[in-house]
Amino acid sequence: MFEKIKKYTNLAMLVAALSLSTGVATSCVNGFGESGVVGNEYNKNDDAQDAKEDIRPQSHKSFCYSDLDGDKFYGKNQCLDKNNNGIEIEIFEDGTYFPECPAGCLAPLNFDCNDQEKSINSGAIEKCNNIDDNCNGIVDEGLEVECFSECDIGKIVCEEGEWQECNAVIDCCEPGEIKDEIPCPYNPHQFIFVIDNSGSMEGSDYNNIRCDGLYLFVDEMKNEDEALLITFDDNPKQIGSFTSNKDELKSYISNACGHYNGTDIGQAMQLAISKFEGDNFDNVIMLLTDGHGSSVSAEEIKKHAEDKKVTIDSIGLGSGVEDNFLKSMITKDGKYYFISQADQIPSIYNEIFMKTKYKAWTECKENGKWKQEYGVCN
Ligand SMILES: [Ca+2]
Ligand SMILES: [Ca+2]
Ligand SMILES: [Ca+2]
Ligand SMILES: [Ca+2]
Repeated sequence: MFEKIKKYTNLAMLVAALSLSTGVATSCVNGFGESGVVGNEYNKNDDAQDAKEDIRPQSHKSFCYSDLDGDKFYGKNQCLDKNNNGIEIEIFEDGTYFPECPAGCLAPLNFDCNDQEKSINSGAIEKCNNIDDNCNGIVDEGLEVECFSECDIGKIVCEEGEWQECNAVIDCCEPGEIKDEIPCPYNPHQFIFVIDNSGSMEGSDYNNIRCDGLYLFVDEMKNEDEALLITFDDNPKQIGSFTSNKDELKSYISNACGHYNGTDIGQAMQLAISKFEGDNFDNVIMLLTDGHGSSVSAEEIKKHAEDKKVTIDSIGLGSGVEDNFLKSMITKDGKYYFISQADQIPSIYNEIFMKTKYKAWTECKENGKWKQEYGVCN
């Protein structure tokens, strides 16, 4: 892609340089003529007076100067004749002069600030080389060109004689777009698994598939993702803290499942939501329960979750669940899943993982700045 950019910019660079050098060359010669020509009898910086009296000179006397590098631009040294007193010439308004200067000498019309180097003179194109190529007293001036990436316009600038990289944004995926199986831009996630361990689980999930299934989920997590496990019955129980260490997570999971006591979904959810801090992650809670019972209303849980930008997905297992309660707490991007059998758990975990990976909170560009927005950008 960068090759493509270079091509673009070289053409633009050439156009920019050509127009630049034309303007500079003219002013350079004029500037020198005003102050630097030796032996100019008329040039007293009194143009206003000349105009008033209408005695503007048709020609002026000057001398021949060196052109040591043969680039047809005159250097700083006066050419001398046999008497060592210079070779006098008359320069007319139209730029012609008389008599001719001898070989290696020129009338002071087009200035050469480096008479030893053919590529440097007041007619040269300024190049990015840390040299004042066009003799205007400024090194590498005006050398910047527009460049493009797939989604941005930037500049390539010349600094200290080197062209810099195009500064256009090259991460060109649209927010929400999926490129090479990675959502753009990718935000790391913090997951909290809120897993029901109430007594009834002995019947609904005898083989603890709700825990074993999490191994697969953990395997799928990207390295920068973190997760935390909270189990609950009458009371919530936090196991460990947020970690991206997959082995650590699996050791928590392996000992987590059991079946005790009653069910308080709300208390566990409030604890889970309170664990999210800051804006560095996309926050996701995955709740699994086979029962009902909550000391906190679904509306309260939802509001708390929305305040903290948490996506809630809930899974109801078996006929003991209260669908409406579990549906009512899901936040905008979340989803409620009902399953009748525990062996359906892994495929739901997988579905939630895939959905979460590609959606949830995403970065959207507005007025040139990134900001977080829920789901797909407007
Ligand atoms: Ca020269
Ligand atoms: Ca030169
Ligand atoms: Ca220059
Ligand atoms: Ca230069």
